[in-house]
Amino acid sequence: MRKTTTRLRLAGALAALLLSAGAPVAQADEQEPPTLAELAQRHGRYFGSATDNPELTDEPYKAVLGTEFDMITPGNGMKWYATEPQQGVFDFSKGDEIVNLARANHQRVRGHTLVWHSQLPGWLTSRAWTADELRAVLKKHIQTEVRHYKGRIYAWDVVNEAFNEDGTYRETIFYKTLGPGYIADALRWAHQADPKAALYLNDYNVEGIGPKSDAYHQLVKELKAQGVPIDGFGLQAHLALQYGYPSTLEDNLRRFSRLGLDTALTEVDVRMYVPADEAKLAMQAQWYRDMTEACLAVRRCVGITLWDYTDKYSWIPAFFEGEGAALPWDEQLEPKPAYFAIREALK
Ligand code: 9MR
Repeated sequence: MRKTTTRLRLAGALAALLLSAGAPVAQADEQEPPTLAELAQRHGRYFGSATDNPELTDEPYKAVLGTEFDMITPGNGMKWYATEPQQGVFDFSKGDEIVNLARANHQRVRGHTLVWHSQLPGWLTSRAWTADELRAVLKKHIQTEVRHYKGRIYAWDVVNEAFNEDGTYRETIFYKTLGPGYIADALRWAHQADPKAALYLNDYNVEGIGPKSDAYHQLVKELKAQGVPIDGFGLQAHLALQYGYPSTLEDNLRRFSRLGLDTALTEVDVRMYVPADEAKLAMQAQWYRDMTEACLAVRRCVGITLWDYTDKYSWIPAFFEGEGAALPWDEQLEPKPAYFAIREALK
């Protein structure tokens, strides 16, 4: 009581002093609009962005990355080609750079990704492996990486993009050599290495209910029944205006919640044919709003991550000819209608 009074008196005296000196007292602070992260936190959610090492020399870019978001995903720095460039030789420098930056900014990190058919090192893809050999290689890779980041990763995308569009298993090196059991093994190994990290399966084109998301639903049921550690399902949400909005997103999120899983939108972008125009940007804004509202409507949808936040560093133009403008900030780091739509949805 006494302490509080003293402190209040002190604060009052300080304010009076500053006022008399003509300094604006705390006003700048009060007028600062809340960030996406702060708005999301009011709903018990996070709002994140991916980032990539080469971009981290761009100071204006870094300023927004460091303030607007509370969850960071390395876009490439934790992938197998980056972390184990030679067999048994590990390099965590890229991932470390991003984890250290995130920690300095009081942000959490989603680890991406331990098992994926793409961006694998040459030593792994250029020879044949027996099942026993590959199992040992996979276990060592997962456990070395997860142990390295132990306690510093909120959630791991343990297996990425395991299914085809029709819901059959993708014929990856892991599936072909080890069979479907590689997924349960990967989850168990990751759990051993960091029991506190949330473990996710993650994929694209699984936002709506359909054969591919059905396959995950079925797999998760089986994994749960077998006692395999699985905590979440990541829906990448790489959407494109020309393909239509996945109107069953909310129902889909809900059915995974009912299996006892967290869900998250993990790599969100909404691409369009460029040049962008007012109508396309308005539709894009509506989709961002709808996705945000869908996540907020489902209790166990824990957060949303943009696949980087600015068109300046989007992966889209390099992968889809004639498409782009997919993110809520433009190439000049100016917020687009989508940014304001997300804010409104979070308010
Ligand atoms: O953003 C990543 C880009 O820089 C890489 O060139 C690309 C290579 O495939 O991977 C991108 O990220 C992918 C993510 O890891 C998994 N889901 C699809 C993303 C876009 O391709």
